[in-house]
Amino acid sequence: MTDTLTPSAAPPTSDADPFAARHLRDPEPLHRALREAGPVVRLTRYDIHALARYQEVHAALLDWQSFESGAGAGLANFRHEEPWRPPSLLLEADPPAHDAPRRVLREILAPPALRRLSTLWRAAAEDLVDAVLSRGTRFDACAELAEAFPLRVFPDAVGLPPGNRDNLLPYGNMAFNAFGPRNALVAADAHRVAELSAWVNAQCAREALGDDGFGARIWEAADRGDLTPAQSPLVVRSLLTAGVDTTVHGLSAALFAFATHPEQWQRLRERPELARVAFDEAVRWQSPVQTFFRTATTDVTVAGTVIEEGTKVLLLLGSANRDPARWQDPDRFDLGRDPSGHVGFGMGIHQCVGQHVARLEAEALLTALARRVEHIEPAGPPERHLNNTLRGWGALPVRVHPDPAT
Ligand code: OVM
Repeated sequence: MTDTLTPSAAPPTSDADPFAARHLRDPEPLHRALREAGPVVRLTRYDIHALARYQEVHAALLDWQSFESGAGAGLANFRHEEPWRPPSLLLEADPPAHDAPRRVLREILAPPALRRLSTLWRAAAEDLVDAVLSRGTRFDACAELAEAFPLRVFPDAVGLPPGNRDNLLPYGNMAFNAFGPRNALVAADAHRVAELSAWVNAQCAREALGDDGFGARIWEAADRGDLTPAQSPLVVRSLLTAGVDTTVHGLSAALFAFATHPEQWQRLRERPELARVAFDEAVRWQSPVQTFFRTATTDVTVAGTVIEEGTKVLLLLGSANRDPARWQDPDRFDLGRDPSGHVGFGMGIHQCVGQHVARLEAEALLTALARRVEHIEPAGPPERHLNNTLRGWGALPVRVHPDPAT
């Protein structure tokens, strides 16, 4: 992506804090301003560069040679700062160290390996929807569906023992906050870091995991020599860190989208096979993972601006996913569009390795809901859940009209 023919220009600057509560609550105005300011913007508050346009975000995600992950995928620069936990072997690693863990997890989470889960999860989704509807037609779609469903199916698939799964969401929430600056959101979790880390680490041991789940598959990779025994628990940790909050916020994005777009819900009811594309469109539209960072490995020129070696670069995935230069009518949630190419799951060598799992969960839940529910609408204002990286809801009050025929 270097272009030595273009003379380097000082980029526009902004003193905005993308991690301030008001921008986390409502990121679009800042994203628009940053996209319009230029292809590269200097954020003076953190002394970093930000990319807000699709073209540059997409290109930076693909260029892992110039933009490394090994110095951390958050604001903290692991070259100078001690990471809060041993770095992830996937997210916070570069080739060649990244290759073996990635290959192992890709095989374990690939569509053929998930076929058996598909049947199980469809039945689990039908059960959950039946149970929720039997209790009434007004409920919090966030707690009752978006959180309840992944918490019911995902830990089982990993092979966690039954019970005591209350720590999964708080741990993920803490890990995703930790990618941002040490603001009030990080301080609010500080008292639980040791306890939650110890709990998650204990779940990663071979003895703690059932012999028929993703966790067992990861340990079998160590038996084959595809991973070292020291790597296996950290790869399990990646599943437990990245696999729960992300799908919860992805599902709540889809439920929010449908509650506020009744005509799109009708489309899904008429053609349930749209559930998959609907989930990807919701991921594009809300971008549950809003941001990740990279670090320049050399002086990199992006659109005429030199980003100096060692500089942290903020990739605004949510902004790229609504860039009008890439998307027609980007702020519309529309099942008629092709959302492929969105960067809500990232792009390139680090692109979400769990995306097939996420799509399967979403497909199961949305299909079950579409079969039983004629109409879903807001029953009160949604409440935001603030996180330095995740965009999601704390509460989504809805009212549904069950289909009398089902
Ligand atoms: C990890 C990981 C991967 C992706 C996202 C993430 C907390 C973590 O490997 O631990 O967010």
